[in-house]
Amino acid sequence: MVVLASPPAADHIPLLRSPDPGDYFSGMPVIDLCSPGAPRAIADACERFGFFKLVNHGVATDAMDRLESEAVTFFSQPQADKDRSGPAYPFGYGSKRIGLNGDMGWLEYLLLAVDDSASLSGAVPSGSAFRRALNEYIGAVRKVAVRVMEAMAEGLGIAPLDALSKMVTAAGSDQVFRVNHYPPCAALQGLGCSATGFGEHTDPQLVSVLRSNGTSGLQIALQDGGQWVSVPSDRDALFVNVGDSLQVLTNGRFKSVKHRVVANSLKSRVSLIYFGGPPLTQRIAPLPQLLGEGEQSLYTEFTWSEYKKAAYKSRLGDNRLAQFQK
Ligand code: GA4
Repeated sequence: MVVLASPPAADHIPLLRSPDPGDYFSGMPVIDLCSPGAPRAIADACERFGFFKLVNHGVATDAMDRLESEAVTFFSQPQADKDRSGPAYPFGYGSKRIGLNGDMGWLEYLLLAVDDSASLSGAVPSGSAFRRALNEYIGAVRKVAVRVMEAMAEGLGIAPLDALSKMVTAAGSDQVFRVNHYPPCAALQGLGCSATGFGEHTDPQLVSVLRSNGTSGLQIALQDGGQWVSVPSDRDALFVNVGDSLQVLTNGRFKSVKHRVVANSLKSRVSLIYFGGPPLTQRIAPLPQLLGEGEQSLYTEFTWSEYKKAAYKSRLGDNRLAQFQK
C-alpha cells in the first residue's frame, strides 16, 4: 500500500487514483421528492444503486448555507481550540482517525448525537450560532429522511406508510450527525493520486442523507461489477444512501451502497450527513410484509445495539453484514 506520511509520523493515509472526468456517474437517479413518481423512482434507485440524488427536497438553502458557513468557521480555529471539542468518541471533534481500529483519512470532523427532539448533545456549545444552525438544519433534514422512508414504503408497496420511517421517529432512535471537512491535499497535486478522505465503507444505519459544498470527492461503487464512479457535487441537492440495516429490513432488495471520499488537491470539501438509525433495542429483520410466500430471511436476526457494537469492532472497509448472512 502506498502511504502518505505527514506529521505526526503515525498518520498513514492510503492513496487512491485521482478521479478523472470519465469516472463520473452518468446514470445517477435524480428524484424530485414532490413528484408523484417519487416513491417508485426511490424504490427503484435503492434496488439498483442504493443511492440517489434528491431535488425539490424542501430544506431551505439558507439553512444549508448557514450551517456550512458555521462549520467552516469552526474548522478554521487553531488546532488546540478544536481539540477542546474532542475526542470524537463517543461524540466530538476528531482528526484523521476514523473509528477505533486504526482507520485514517484526510479529514477532520465533528460527530454529534441527535436526540429525540432533533436537538444536539455534545461538543458544540449550546446557545452558539453554530448550535442554532445545526438544530435548524438537522430538524429539516430529519423531516426529509422521514418523507423519503415513507416514499420507500410506498414504492415497495407495503403498509403502513410509516413501516420504515417509524424506526427513526421512535423514542430513543439512534440518530447521528456528522460534519466533515476535507482540507485540500496540495502535496499530491499533479501526481495522479489523491489522499483518501474517507475510506470505502457502507453505513450501518437505515438511511444517510448528505449535503456537501461544491467540491466533489464522493464516489460510490456500482452494484453491478463494483466499479467506482464519482458523484458530481451539487450544493443544492441532497444525496441519499441505503445503509446495512435497511438492506436487511428489505431482505436484500435495497442495497447498502459502498462509498468513499477522495480528497481534492485544490479545494476544501465540507459535508453534512444525517444518519438515521433505529432505537438500540430494535430488531433488525426483514419486514414480514416484504417476504414473499416461502421466502426466508437472508440474515440471522440481530438488534441495532448488537450491530452497532459489531460495527465499532470492525475496520471501516469490512463487510459488516457478512457475519449475519445465512
Ligand atoms: C460509517 C457511517 C458513520 O459515519 C459512522 C461511522 C463510524 C465512525 O466514524 O465512528 C464508523 C463507520 C461509520 C462504520 C464502522 C465503524 C464505525 C467507523 C468505523 C470504523 C458514524 C457510523 O455510524 O458508522
